[in-house]
Amino acid sequence: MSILLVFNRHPARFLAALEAEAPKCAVHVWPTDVDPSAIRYIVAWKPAVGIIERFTQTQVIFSYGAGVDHLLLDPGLPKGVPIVRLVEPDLTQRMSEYVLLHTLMHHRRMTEYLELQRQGRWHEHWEPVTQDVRVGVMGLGVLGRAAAEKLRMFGYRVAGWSRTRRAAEGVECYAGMDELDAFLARTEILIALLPDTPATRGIIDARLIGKLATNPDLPGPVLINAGRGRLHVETDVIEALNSGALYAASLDVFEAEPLPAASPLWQHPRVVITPHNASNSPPAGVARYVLEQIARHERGLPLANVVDPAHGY
Ligand code: NDP
Ligand code: OXD
Repeated sequence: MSILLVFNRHPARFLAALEAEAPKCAVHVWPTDVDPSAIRYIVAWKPAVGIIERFTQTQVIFSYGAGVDHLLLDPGLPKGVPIVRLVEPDLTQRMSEYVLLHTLMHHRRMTEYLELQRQGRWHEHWEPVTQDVRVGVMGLGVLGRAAAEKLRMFGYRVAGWSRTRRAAEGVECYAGMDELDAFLARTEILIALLPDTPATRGIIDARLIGKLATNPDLPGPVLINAGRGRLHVETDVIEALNSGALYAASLDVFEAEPLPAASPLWQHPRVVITPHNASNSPPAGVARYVLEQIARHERGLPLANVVDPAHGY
């Protein structure tokens, strides 16, 4: 069994993890002069366009992350070869941590307290009780459902929005464009955990932000985007923050990454920026996941978490 790793930088930790889990497996790292017809499986993260198509005997392409937009950008991706996305417990846990951390941060007005601290000022802000704060999660997939569950357990009033109808205990579920406005009208803290697809790109724009609700005990709505940068229109988010249409934001993902030094988001007092690390893929967990899926595939069993190219996720 031959596996090829095609990453945008050397995947040293993942290579070590794969070799530890499967010492007999032949693992090659791109660039390599291995005979292309020997490769059966590819694990990729942001591969340059045109590499994957050279390996014509590939049976499965694995995304090193939950998102697959980085793969689907390549027009030469072989048709009919399944793409498997990452579903891994530690990745899910970390994303829930990020969502809870940043929801609490804005609900408890921490960006304002940090500013007061810098000024050496002692001043108390009014903060709503958790049970009165309405959080809405866009994307009720693996990560969105887990985050919604943690928020609910913490006491927030939680809703979720997805493409198809979903059900989650204690979560008000909305589906499709027809129900988007109703979802937004009851959402004070908006969490974006959607994939980047033609249907979701630019969905968080000035119009959408204008439809969010404001908690009476907070200065305005909050945006937390840990999905993909292309979900939000950056100029609209900046304008909304400046006008007060948005009170605050936590952004882990951006239209251009790294976020350019000139972006006003860096300096905005109500914005928390993280470098696309809301949830990093754990090398050992990914190695086990990939090897388990390969073992299933080689026994003739169906692969799990296969991407639907028609929907782009
Ligand atoms: P899933 O595929 O499990 O879930 C995607 C969710 O988005 C589903 O609920 C789906 O609806 C919904 N959705 C997709 N398209 C639409 C649409 N047009 N309208 C409404 N809802 C839509 O993905 P995950 O939960 O595993 O991951 C979500 C995203 O998080 C990834 O694609 C990735 O971009 C991002 N991510 C970011 C990380 C970071 O560190 N910042 C780390 C990991 C992931 P339905 O349920 O009906 O299918
Ligand atoms: C992912 C990511 O998609 O880290 O897993 O962005």
